Parts: sequence; structure tokens; C-alpha cells
Amino acid sequence: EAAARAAAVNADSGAPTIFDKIIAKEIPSSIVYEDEKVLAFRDIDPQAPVHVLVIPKFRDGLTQLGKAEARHGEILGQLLYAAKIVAEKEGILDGFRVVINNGPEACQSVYHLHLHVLGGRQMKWPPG
Ligand code: DGP
Repeated sequence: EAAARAAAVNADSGAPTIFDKIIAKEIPSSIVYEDEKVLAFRDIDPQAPVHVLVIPKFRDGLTQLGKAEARHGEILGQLLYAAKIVAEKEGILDGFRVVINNGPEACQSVYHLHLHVLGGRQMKWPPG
């Protein structure tokens, strides 16, 4: 029941998210990289010494990767490339992980597509 409730709370409603306010700089974040299309900022609850979120500035229906369509190909590539730039800036190019949590069963909590860039410690496999 608790899991069902959590899943319901975290369902993809298409509503605006906290990331809109971060993009608008209405709430502060620690920005690592920014360009016209992409914003990268430090996760508020870091799971590694480096934990940066890479997001599209225009969500354009991409509440989650599972909603991607062919027209999103360009921004998806830009996000992945931005993850590499972040890893380079953070000095973790030799070892880093990029994660996308998709949907309740993967513990997605914010429904604005985001890549987690994690590193700065020995990562384990499989992830939990
Ligand atoms: P996910 O569980 O994959 O949906 O990851 C969402 C991440 O967003 C989670 O690791 C915590 C982070 N987060 C949530 N709210 C904020 C916030 O207000 N500021 C920052 N910097 N990160 C946030």
C-alpha cells in the first residue's frame, strides 16, 4: 500500500516541476554548465562526491525518457554530450556513470527528464 501510494504521488501528471523554477532561477541551484538548450546543476541530495543533474531547458513533453519521440533525438543527444562536458569539468572523465530513472518503478521523482551524472568514488554494479 505504501508503495502504491508513493507510485501514485510520483506518477507522471505532466504538471510543472521544481526544475522549471530552477531553470527560471526562481530558486537557487549550483550550476555546473549551461547553454541555450541544457542546464546542469548539482543534485540537492548527492549520492556521490560528484552528482550533477543535466536537464533540457524546454521539457517539450519529455517528462520521462519513456515519452521520447523521434523529434526529441537532437535534444537527447545534446543532453548526453552535456553529461560528458560536466564529467570533464568535474575531473571525472576516467570514471563516471550516467543514470536516467524512468517511472515509479525506477524511483523517478521529478517528471522533467534528467540525466544523473555521478562520480568521484568507486561505483558499484549492479545498482540498487
Ligand atoms: P529522480 O529520482 O531520478 O527523479 O531524481 C530527481 C533528483 O532531483 C533527486 O536526486 C533530487 C533532485 N532534486 C529534487 N529537488 C531538487 C531541488 O530543488 N534542487 C536540486 N538541486 N535538486 C533537486
